[in-house]
Amino acid sequence: MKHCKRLNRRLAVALAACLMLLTGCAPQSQPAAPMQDAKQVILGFSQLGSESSWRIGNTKSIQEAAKRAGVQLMYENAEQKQEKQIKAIRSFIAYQVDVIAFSPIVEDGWDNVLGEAKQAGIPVLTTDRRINTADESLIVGFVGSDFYAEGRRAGRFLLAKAADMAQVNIVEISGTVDSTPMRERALGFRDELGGDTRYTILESVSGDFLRSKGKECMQGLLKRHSDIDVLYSHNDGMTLGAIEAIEAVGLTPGKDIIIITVDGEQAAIDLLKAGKINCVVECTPLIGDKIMELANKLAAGESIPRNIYSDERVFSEFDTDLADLPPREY
Ligand code: GYE
Repeated sequence: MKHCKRLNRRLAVALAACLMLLTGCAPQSQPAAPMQDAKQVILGFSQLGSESSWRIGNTKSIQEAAKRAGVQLMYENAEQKQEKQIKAIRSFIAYQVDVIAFSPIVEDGWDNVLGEAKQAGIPVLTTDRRINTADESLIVGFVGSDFYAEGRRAGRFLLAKAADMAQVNIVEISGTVDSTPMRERALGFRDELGGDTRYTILESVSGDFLRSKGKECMQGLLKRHSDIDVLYSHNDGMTLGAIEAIEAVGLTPGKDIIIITVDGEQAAIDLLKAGKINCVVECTPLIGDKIMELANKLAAGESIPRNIYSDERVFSEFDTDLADLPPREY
């Protein structure tokens, strides 16, 4: 039966490849569809976009890990559109892949397509971000970061940094609305600051995890508020944009405004060393090997843990080992 399903799938993959060749309309991010060793696991992966260095590092990690693990990867990039992710998942179901993994751009709106995957008997793993659903059985597991913990770590740094300040005015540039990192980084940060009345969040705006929007957001925030002490930004890309805006009005980032950012890409670590950023909360995109290990297990019918979190740290101006940090891979 399993053998039969595999043959059908091979046929579907080969037919799809022929059709693409005949019509000459293969999409740019065409899923790899060569006939391979019958035992090779096929993983359909829907990436949400390429909005940041984090995301590009994440894609690279997944593609390289697939090669190392001998997993046949059908990769699709949804360019920031949920409809495109849904379409990609439907195409993976049509190809009868062994396992589907995806990084959901937002949390809501996945029940129908995941119900179809379940119906087809294909296990689905969410990576990096989570979904919101009443039916937990639609997903077999999650691998990625604990964003709530990241928010708390950002808050913890601020508590230490601003210990002597009488009043602390914060602006927040958050990530994509309704995405898991946006929700949880905001919540963890607020919970860590607790009921301390010295801390005020003057305004929170969404910069969609994009550098250009981070700059625009900061320009607006600087116009509307003359008393900003702290910028808490949900990713390095937006922080880099915001720093340009801060410098453009003659202020010194890291001194006039305390800068706290999340991700830990090389450019942010460099600015931390240069004193323009005060704290970088690490969020690693390097989860490719883990995803392949889980895909192989799922394809073999084994069970996997419900949640797997990456080990992460904080880099800040309080650290003495910054000079010795190895180069970042993203
Ligand atoms: O922080 C940001 C990216 O989901 C953890 O998405 C990821 C976030 C990351 O665009 O840079």
